[in-house]
Amino acid sequence: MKTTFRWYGLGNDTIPLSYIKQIPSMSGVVWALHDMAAGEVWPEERIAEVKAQVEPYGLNIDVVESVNIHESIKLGTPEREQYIENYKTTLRNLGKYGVKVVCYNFMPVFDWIRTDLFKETEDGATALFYEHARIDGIDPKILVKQFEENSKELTLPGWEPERLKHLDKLFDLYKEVKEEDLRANLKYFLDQIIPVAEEMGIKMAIHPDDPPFSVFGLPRIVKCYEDLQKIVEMVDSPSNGITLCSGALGPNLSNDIPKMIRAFHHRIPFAHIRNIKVFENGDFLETSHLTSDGSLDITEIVKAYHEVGFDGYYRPDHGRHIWEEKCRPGYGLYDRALGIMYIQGLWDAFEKAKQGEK
Ligand code: DNO
Repeated sequence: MKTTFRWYGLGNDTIPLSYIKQIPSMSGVVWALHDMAAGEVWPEERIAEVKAQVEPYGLNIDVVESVNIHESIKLGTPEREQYIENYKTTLRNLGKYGVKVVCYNFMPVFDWIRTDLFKETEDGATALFYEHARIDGIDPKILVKQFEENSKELTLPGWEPERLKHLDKLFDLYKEVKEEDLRANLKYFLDQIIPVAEEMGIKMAIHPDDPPFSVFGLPRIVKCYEDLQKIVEMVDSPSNGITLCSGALGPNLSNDIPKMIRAFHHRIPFAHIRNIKVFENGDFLETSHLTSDGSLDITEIVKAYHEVGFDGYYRPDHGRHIWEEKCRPGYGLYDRALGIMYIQGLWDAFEKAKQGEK
């Protein structure tokens, strides 16, 4: 499997490319044009610019996370036609510069949701945290206000000030949208874009809903085994794939991640590997990658990837903020680099054992 590292771009990330390259086994950055609004066409010059910045460090730009989906596509409104055309153009532009995987999500209104971005933990590190009591039954605008008061900037994707201005309208539009409608709108989108992805040698990889249950009453369609099954069946093509994110699916402890890896590996071009600790009341805290630190068995997860001969891309997903690092929530250098060494150590041990069996 190929090691990658999410990087937010020059001037937009605290971590230099030269540091990323020094992490053992590193092959490329997972990137995006973060200033492009959902639905805009990504211009070729901008893609070429990123390639020229990254490649001198011996890193590739094979994986993009994410090309975001305009709300009209998720809602199924008439403007979606134009936005689907724009999406196709972006895929063609990315394909021309060698991009192989495009991660995206189909979560209405918000991307991932947490209630604390820097929750203090027992050892003095801070980490991302989700607390049900602060979300359940609460008007999302109240949470937004609390975020604004407690953090200088809203750094979570999906919480951009521009989007938050239209919150009421968006919630109104989603009132009538049931899971079946959202699923039909995803199929409508995939039917049109997958042929373009195939033509350009790109694998689309849908990211699970994070967390994997309905939040603020919004519909969710990528939260469990059955949902993933329905998605891979929607369009039968290797270009219609999944970003299998252990941490996003993990808060529902009945989600059996190794089982998903074994069942869907042909359709997993991209893996996000991270651990979380799920408390009895369902709240969850992001921990180090170490199996014994959290509720997910990272050892079994890596074992499953090894068993199926996974040769796709993976990235260590979020890390904690340790050694006083000042960084984007979840995206520091140190804990993610430690995560990689743990994952690679497990992989090497499984590989050695397999060689021994021969
Ligand atoms: C959070 C990420 C998500 C992810 C998108 C994919 O750290 O995992 O923001 O990039 O959901 O579209």
